[in-house]
Amino acid sequence: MTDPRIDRLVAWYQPIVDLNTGKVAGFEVLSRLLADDGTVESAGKLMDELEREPEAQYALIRQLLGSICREVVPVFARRPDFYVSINIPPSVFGTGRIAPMLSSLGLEKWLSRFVVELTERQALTELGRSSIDAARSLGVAVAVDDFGTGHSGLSQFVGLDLDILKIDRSLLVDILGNRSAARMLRGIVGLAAALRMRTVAEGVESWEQAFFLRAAGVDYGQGFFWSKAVPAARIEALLHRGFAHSLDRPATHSEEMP
Ligand code: G
Ligand code: MN
Repeated sequence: MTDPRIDRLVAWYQPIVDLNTGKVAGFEVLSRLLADDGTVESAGKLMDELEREPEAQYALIRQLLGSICREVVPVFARRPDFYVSINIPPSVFGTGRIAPMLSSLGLEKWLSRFVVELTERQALTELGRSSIDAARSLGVAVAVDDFGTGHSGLSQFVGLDLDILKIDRSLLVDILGNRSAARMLRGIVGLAAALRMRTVAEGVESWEQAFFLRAAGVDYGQGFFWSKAVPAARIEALLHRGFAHSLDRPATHSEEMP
């Protein structure tokens, strides 16, 4: 029997913002648990608990993809310019069960609008590599999540066929005050450029960080500075309005375009 809490999972969407234009380039799907009183809480604990339960993880991913189908696909049809990024563990993606799930949900024609996120650690396992191959053969882009936390050898990493590199928020913490942190960040941007990968900085919380990241050549940012994850009903307005600060002047927190 699958965990009854999975039925209470809802998909929320955190915008990923183009640092040069302020437009929303995509959304990361984050799962939230809906309580009886209508409030939501992070599903992080549930996810951790399910780590060793492939069937429950499968049910969870199916639930999130079902939400995307209902909530995002209608917006895909109206707006050709954004993507949706979803965390799917290799234990689910690498086993060949995702393709049938995607077709049973009628998602095949939208696969070019999907990104699957794998953590650096997951990407380097055997199952991780089969996930990357499976995603590629479906036409889904692949992002490496939490980059910089996996302690992996770069040589292993360089052999992977990836589209997007998500720079972990732990690497951002010191970029403003610590010269070697800033150099490290620039080095990662150079690595991504050499590998023809786009970059997303995660956990951006201040205007100063966002300004630095843009100057360093990072493509996109994600974090509380712009917005937390929001319910699906707000997706279209965010796409329409984007975020006003082109980063050329200090802006207030989470300022949306008028
Ligand atoms: O590892 P992954 O990138 O999938 O994690 C996303 C998590 O990061 C979510 O739980 C989300 O709520 C959290 N998050 C998103 N933006 C920020 C931020 O600006 N600061 C911090 N501390 N956490 C963030
Ligand atoms: Mn992620």
